[in-house]
Amino acid sequence: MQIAKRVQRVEVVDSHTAGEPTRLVLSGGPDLGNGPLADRLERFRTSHDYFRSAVVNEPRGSEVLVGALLCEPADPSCDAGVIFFNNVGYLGMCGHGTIGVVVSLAYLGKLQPGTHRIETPVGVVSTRLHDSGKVTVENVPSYRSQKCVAVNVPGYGRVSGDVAWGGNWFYLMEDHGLHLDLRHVSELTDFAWAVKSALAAYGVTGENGSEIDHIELFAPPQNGHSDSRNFVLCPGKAYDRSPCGTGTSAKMACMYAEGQLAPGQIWRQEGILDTIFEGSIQIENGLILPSITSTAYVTAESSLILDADDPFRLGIVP
Ligand code: PYC
Repeated sequence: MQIAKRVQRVEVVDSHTAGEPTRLVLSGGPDLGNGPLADRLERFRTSHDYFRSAVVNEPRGSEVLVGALLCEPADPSCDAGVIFFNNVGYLGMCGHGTIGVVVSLAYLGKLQPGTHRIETPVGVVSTRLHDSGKVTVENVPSYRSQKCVAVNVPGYGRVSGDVAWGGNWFYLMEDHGLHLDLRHVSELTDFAWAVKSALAAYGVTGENGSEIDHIELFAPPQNGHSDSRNFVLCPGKAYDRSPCGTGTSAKMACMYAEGQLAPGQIWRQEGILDTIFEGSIQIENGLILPSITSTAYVTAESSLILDADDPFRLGIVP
């Protein structure tokens, strides 16, 4: 006799952008209703957070995975709406994730080369899928909110960095004395985590008291084709395998504020895996509008099964 199982099926497409994975949820997610995506994100957070954990945490995912819930856009000029999430919470925007979403939708035949607007909780981003398969994302307006903010980091001493918005809040540091190399990931992670805790202890925030949940370290490039190398620590303590689209946007906003980057000038940001995001900025009505170009690859098309009898159907949460 076959026993009818109580299971929830979640259809997903997985991809990676410059090494950083994205899991696009096509169906099987919670009903978040209508209205602005920022409101739907709050409903997701307060009433359906179990779903975030089930999709990205172990045993179906890992701390590295960024989830992207496909939603009907509220703005009729948009082709899709997306809410990004990770192992500990939600992201405003996600550059690598948006590139992954566009490539995944194109893989499914839902998007053709051309321009596609995507609504996120922090604003609409315009994307261009090139014939080559590359994707350019015109990100939300980005800016530096504080320059040279110094804090004492227990065990490390005094550090200084800029605070900037690129769709998420970043603390950006040049002088850290560390090697931005895969072999040093655990030291880099410990340091960046200590910096994040120190910022919180000193009450250093983004605008409106927002938590600075991404720490971005810079060093000279190791690869002859880029302008700078970075290491980005994400909110759940995983490091970004890609050069980080929102982090590259924040970096370009800081450089523009310093007079080090001109509108239209190409900025090549190399990440910890040596992969590169190509960026530039435009200035419109005084706003810094960054764009980022890279490629993503689809890695899986599958159904997640949330079995009512599975003790870990909602993910393993520490
Ligand atoms: O590419 O913007 C990004 C991003 C944020 C967190 C991980 N990747």
